[in-house]
Amino acid sequence: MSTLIKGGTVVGPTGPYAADVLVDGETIAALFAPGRAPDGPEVIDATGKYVIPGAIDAHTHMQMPFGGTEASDTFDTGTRAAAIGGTTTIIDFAIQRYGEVVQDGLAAWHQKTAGRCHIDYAFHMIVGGVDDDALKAMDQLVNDEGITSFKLFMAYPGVFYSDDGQILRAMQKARSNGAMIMMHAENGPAIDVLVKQALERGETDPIYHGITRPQELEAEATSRAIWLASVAADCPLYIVHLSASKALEQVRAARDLGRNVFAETCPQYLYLTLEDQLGAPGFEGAKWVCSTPLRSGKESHRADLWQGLRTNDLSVVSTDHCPFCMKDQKEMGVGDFSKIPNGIGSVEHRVDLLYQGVVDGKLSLARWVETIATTPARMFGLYPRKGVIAPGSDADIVIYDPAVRTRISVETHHMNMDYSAWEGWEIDGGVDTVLSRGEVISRGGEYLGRAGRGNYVKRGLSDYLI
Ligand code: DUC
Ligand code: ZN
Ligand code: ZN
Repeated sequence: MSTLIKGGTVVGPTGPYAADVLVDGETIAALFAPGRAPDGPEVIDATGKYVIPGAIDAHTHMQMPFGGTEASDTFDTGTRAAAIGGTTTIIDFAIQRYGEVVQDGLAAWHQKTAGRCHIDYAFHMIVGGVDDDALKAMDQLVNDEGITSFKLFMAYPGVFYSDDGQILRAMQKARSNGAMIMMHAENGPAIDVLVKQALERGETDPIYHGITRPQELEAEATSRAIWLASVAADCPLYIVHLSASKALEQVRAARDLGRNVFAETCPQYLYLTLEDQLGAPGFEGAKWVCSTPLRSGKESHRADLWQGLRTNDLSVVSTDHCPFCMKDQKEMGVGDFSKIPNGIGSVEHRVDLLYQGVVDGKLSLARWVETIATTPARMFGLYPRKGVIAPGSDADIVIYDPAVRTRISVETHHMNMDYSAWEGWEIDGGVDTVLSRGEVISRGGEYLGRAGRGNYVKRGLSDYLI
């Protein structure tokens, strides 16, 4: 079946332009100058609206076992919420725990996702135990499974932590097979000392989660990861959830030298603060416990991150969607912040929250689309199938209405969370219609998709490698 999206303004990484978009079956067939398309297909009127590629969230954790519990969104609830919010592909993290066979960890993720996703999905692999077998498995995943990026942790000793020798070995492997190393860059052993000392002083409230993870320990780990990647012959390195000015300085310096170093940030670091959210009275701040943590509003982090997005020192905005309910989950940390499961849920709101950056004059329309769709596709080997409105690409398309207002609330969101980290936030704009591979799955607030229609997508190597 063919559909014509007519009268809208297509936004691509080169900017906005007027065009009508012809969708044939699951793909985009052609773009026409306004009014020049042949009659016949069913028409979706996009007058006054933006037509953008379906957004790609390159960092989600659905159903992730973590902190003694499991992230509260299943692949069903989480991908449905993502779809409603204009995200048509997620890249989730399959996990190999220490002592586990990498391929078994991957098989477990295929089992969790099979028949449950509303949108297309791909995987990165968390390598929790770098050894000879895991290194061999990295080749197999790149060659056969379409998994071309591997996340390592410099934090969480005893859980996912890799030491510097393990990191170097994994980076050398990635350099040889073309994969990307994704790094959780925080100095975990040093953080553990600060956490212990804080608890001994009786500092148990959620705000101490942030205070015991100072930006210096993010910057130090970021710098160390960059130097280790340099020793590994400039292994491609992608710093996840970058939150702090000093960490950004490290990335910027490496990029100025032309290094294969990239970074993402997340909406929570662009808008929320240590004082206002993590420091909320009583146990309320637990809602915003995530790692890396929210940073001080008295420093320049948020302004620096917005600038980093403009200069491409930050290339991608992902959510690090890792939701936990307050009841029974975050509550595990009453009286001890270190027991609060780490994570915030935003998979439904990223497109809107970043559009607010356009309204506020912090991002161009082109950069909005680049950071939420085109660059994640190119960074992680999904381009040009995803991330662009172009003939031959999957017809993953969002029609975005700049004239409406969106109010975020637990009362109206679709994520499986008993609170919203963005309660009461109002956005100038909203998702109107979402197509996933040519099928309208959400229109004017009505959800039309279904679990199981999303496909697993094998990825190629990053477009950005030299
Ligand atoms: N950070 C979080 O906040 N949650 C999941 C894992 C992580 O690194
Ligand atoms: Zn992380
Ligand atoms: Zn994460």
